[in-house]
Amino acid sequence: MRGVTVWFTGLSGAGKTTVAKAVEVALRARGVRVERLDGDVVRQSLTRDLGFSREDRDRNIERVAFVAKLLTRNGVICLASFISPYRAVRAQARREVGEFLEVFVSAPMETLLERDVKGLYRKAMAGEIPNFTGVSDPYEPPEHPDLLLRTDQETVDGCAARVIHLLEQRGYL
Ligand code: GGZ
Ligand code: DAT
Repeated sequence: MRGVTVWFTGLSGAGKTTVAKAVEVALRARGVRVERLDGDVVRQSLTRDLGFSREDRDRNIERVAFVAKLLTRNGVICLASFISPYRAVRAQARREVGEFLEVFVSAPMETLLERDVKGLYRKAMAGEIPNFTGVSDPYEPPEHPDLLLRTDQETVDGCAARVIHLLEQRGYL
């Protein structure tokens, strides 16, 4: 079994966690060894000392890439969902992990503001959260993602099916 890291990048609320969870369920049903790394969870443990400056975001991604590399080389399919707004450190993660697929999870700002599941955009727009990605901090979209998911146009199951199809196409399943 060849391991691989599927790296979900995109703004808060775009759907990275939701799609990664759906992919996890589908892979487990096939008996595949899978592990999920998620910004929210990792930031409460491995990277709880980090904030949201560029330097801290880059460190966050560097540590996660290290863990993803270990999982990947042991034949696990690792699903990593992090905003990871900077191209350079995403490219660094790709180089470190080796077997790496970048999935750009995208939805227009209008949709994100409508969803605002955690009320973070409302707070960020009111200036209550500094350096909030997409509002007061940059996001550099992937130029050549392995897959582009438009979560305002596709269902969760549809998105997950496209990730599974990508894994099949590239010979990981
Ligand atoms: C972006 C922030 C911020 C700021 C707190 N900017 O929707 P969420 O809540 O669950 O996902 C966001 C999460 C981002 O963590 P990541 O580890 O994915 O970020 S990065 O890859 O850039 O290191 C959001 C919450 O943390 N959050 N403050 N200022 N997101
Ligand atoms: P993120 O992990 O990118 O911060 P999330 O998965 O926590 O985002 O939240 C995404 C929200 O959008 C969640 O409430 C489900 C909803 N949603 C609607 N259609 C979706 C789709 N096709 N894919 C993913 N999420 C979708």
